[in-house]
Amino acid sequence: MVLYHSPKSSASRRVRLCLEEKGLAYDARVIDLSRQEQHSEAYLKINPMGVVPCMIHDGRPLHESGTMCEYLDAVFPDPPLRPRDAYDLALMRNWIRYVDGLIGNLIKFNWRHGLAQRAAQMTEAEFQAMIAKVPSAERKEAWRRAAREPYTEAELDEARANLLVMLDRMEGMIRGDGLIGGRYGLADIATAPFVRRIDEEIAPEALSPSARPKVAAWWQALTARPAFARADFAPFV
Ligand SMILES: N[C@@H](CCC(=O)N[C@@H](CS)C(=O)NCC(=O)O)C(=O)O
Repeated sequence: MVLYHSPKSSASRRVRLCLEEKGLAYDARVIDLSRQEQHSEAYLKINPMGVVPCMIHDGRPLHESGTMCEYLDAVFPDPPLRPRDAYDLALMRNWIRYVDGLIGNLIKFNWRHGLAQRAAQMTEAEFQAMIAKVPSAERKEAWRRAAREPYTEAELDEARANLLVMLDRMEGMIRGDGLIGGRYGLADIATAPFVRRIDEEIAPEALSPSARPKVAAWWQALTARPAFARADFAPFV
């Protein structure tokens, strides 16, 4: 099992957490996002989306962190991290899809650290050459904004508000140990990297027991898991 990842990437953190919950050994290979290694010809052959993470298992590459976690749970079912109930499984998939759709909000905060400064130092020619390699129009625009037109406070406020809606939805969902079906599993794992960034920088007060008691208790329990420590959600800044 080979995992191409980046230590601070939320999608990579997801897969690392899943691997650690299952106690699986893997060969971790860091892709340096600030040097655009994710857009190199060699990496694009493994993951044509030009993002991390990506894994190779039994010689076959797989991208998309949510899909990768589902694959891991199917191939290594112990401990099970997906609900057995078909309806709960459908809810889990919808939740992960929803969280995936919030990544643009997280990027607005995350790329201010390191990536933006590095891209801002590029000459226009270097920047255009770099951006030409980015496979998706959406990501090209995210790179342009990070490098050339930093997000405004109003845009950051809007992104923060979108992430807080996620926490509000979670407050209504949490039962027992988890977001879906009352059990900890892939929905929780998929959400943890986002909550980590909210806790660390974006809106720490939103996770206080007085603001959202269920989310606060869920987060405390999740961060106390041995797998969480092993997955290494080190400080971003
Ligand atoms: N939906 C993808 C998102 C992957 C993604 O956005 N990865 C980011 C890091 S969290 C990345 O590689 N960014 C670099 C870039 O867009 O150039 C997944 O969940 O795997």
